Amino acid sequence: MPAADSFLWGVSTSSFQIEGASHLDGRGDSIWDSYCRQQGRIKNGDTGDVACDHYHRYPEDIALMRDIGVGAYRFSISWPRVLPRGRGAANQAGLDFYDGLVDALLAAGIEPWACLYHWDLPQALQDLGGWQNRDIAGWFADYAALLARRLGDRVKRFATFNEPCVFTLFGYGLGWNAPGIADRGALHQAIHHVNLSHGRAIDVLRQSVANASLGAIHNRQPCYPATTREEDVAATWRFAPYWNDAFPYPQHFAHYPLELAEAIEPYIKPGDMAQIARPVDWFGLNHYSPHYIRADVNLIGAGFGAPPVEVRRTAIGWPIVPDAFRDTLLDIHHRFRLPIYVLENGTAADDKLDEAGRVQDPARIAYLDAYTRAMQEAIRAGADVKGYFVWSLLDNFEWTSGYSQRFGLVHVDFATQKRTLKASAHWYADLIRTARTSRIAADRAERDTMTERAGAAAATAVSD
Ligand code: IFM
Repeated sequence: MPAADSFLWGVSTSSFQIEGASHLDGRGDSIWDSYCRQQGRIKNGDTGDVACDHYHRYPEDIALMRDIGVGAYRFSISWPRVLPRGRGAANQAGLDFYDGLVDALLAAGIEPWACLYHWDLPQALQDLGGWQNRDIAGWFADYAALLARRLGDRVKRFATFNEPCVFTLFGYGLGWNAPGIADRGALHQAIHHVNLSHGRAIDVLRQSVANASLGAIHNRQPCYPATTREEDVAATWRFAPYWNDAFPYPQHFAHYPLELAEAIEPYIKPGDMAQIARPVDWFGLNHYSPHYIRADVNLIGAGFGAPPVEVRRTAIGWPIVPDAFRDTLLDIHHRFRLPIYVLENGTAADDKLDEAGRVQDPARIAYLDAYTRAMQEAIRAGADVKGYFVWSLLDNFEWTSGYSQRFGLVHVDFATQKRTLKASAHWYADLIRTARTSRIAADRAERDTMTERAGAAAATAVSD
C-alpha cells in the first residue's frame, strides 16, 4: 500500500442518504423529499425521512469510524437543513448539527471533508427553476459563504459538488432522478449553471477559509460500446462527454468538450468560462466500473447496456474491472496534473446478518482488495493519488432503489437502527493498520539512512 506520508484512508456518505430527521428542527424540503412522495418513483415507496437517523446517532457513527481507523470522513451538508428556503434566513439548529458533527470528528482525530452539494436541492429553489435558473450561482455562493463563516475555522477540505454529471443528466435530462425533468434545454442550462456555481463557490471559499483545500468530485470512467453495432458505437461517443467531460473540462480548461459546446453556447455569458475555471487543489474522483453503452431513444440517444458476458459483475450487475480504475487514475493524472483523491469506490452486496449476528461479505472484500491493488499499481506508475474513501460507511438510502441496495462497511438494521461492522469493515481496518505500519517503517528506514549519512559525513569532515 502507498507509503506516502500524507495518504488518507476514509469513508464517504451524503446527507439525504443517512441523516433522516427530514422534518425536524426547521429543515426545509429538498427535491428528494418531494420526489419520494411521488407514487412509484422509489422502490418500495421508501423515503429519506428516517434513513440511518445519523442526525441523532452521529456520535455512534463516529465511534464506528474510529473502530475502523479512518483518517478522514467525507459527508455532505444538507442545503435545506441550513437554509430551509435555500436562501435568506439560516436555520440555527441545522448549523448547530454540523458544528457538533465537525467538533466530534476533530475530537476523534478524523479530518472532516465537507461537500456542499450531494443532490438535495431545497425544493423552494426548484420552485424557482432550480439549476435551470442562472440566479442559482449567486444563491449557491451565498450558501457557501454561510458555511465558510460557520465551519471554515475547523473544516479546511471543501468539495463544491458530488457527481454533477449524474444529478444533471438523470435529474434534468433523462428524468430518472429528482426533480424528474427530461428536457434537452434544461439539461444544458443545468450543466452550465452548476459549473458557474462551482466557480463562484470556489472564490468564496478561497477568500473566507484560511488554508482551504478545495475541489469538486467527478465521475470518470471508460465508456465502451455494449456491442460492435454502429449505432452503439455512435451512442458511446454521444454519452461519454456528458459523463466524463461536461464538468472537468470547463472547470480545468475553461471550455466545454467539443461535442457539447454548441448546445451549451446559448447559456454562456461573457466572462463565464474564466469564472468557472478557478484553480482548485485536487481532483476528486468517484469510480465504480466502466460503462457499456447502447443506442437509446432518449434525448441524448444513449443508455446503459450490458457488459460482455466474460466481464464479472457485482450483486447489482455493475461490472468489476479494476484495470479500468488503474487506467482512469493514470488518465486523470496526465490530463489534470493535480493530486487525486478517490472519494467514492465500493460495491453493493446482498448482505445479511447470520445467526451469530455477523455479516460476512466476501464479495465486497474481494472488490475492495482488487480496486485498492489497482490504485497501488497506478501510484507505482506515477499517479499522484493522495487518498481513498470507501462508499459507504453505512448501508443507506440508495436513491430510487430505496433501502434495497446495501453499500455500507457497516450493516444497518433499518427497523432498529442497530449498526454492525461487516467483515469488510474489519478487512478495511486491517488494510489501514498495515498501511500505517509500513509507512512508519518506511519513515524509520528513511531516518536511519539520513542518520547514517550524517554520521559518515561527520566522520569524513573529522578525518579531513
Ligand atoms: O449512493 C451513490 C452516491 O450517492 C453517489 N455515487 C454512487 C453511489 C452508489 O450508487
